[in-house]
Amino acid sequence: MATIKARPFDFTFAPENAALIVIDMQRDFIEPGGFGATLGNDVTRLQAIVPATARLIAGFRKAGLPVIHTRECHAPDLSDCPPAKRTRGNPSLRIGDPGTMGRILIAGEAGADIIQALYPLPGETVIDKPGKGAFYATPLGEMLKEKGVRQLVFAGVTTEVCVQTTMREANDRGYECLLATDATESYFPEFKKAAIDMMTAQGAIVGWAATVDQIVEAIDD
Ligand code: C5J
Repeated sequence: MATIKARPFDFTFAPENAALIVIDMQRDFIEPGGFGATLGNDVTRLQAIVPATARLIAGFRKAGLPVIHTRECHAPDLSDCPPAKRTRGNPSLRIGDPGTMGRILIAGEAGADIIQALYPLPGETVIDKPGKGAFYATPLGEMLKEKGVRQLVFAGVTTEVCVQTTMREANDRGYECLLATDATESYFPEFKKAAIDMMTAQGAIVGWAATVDQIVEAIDD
């Protein structure tokens, strides 16, 4: 057990029961020409968290703790992409349309893959998810139960969309959730701040927040 001076109050970290979930660090969100960029976003904001995210992943790997990666993507026939999702966004480049890195957000296409700098090691779990939350329509919940995980550390993009949705899903399922503030980012700085404020408010109503250094030091304790 280690104590992390987190927001909004100390987080009692039990690494032996913890896993890291790295949300959607995919080329489609982070590299020029991907889904995020086609929606008019500045992807350099997301690129800036790559070194801190790599340090967090390295800390978990060094301690032999589970590292789970997610990818937001859909089946090639789009059977898992509701029209209500597909018909929003950029009308000239929708999910499933051909982009510069293959079909946008489609499993198996180059753009849907995880960026090279954070690439999963052989044996690490990669969850493909059709929704914003990583529990919806995936085996994640069962897998965490099997591993006896009770605490989840979160990193990835974007803070207020897939990270926040997954943290809320996890919180409702009884996990203690800790967000690594410098290993998550949004295309909109004000949304990142608001998401962290909302989740940590009211006595950690969704969870806690701390920096990568704080979390890695606590793993090493
Ligand atoms: C979005 C995500 N923003 N991974 N996906 O569409 O946050």
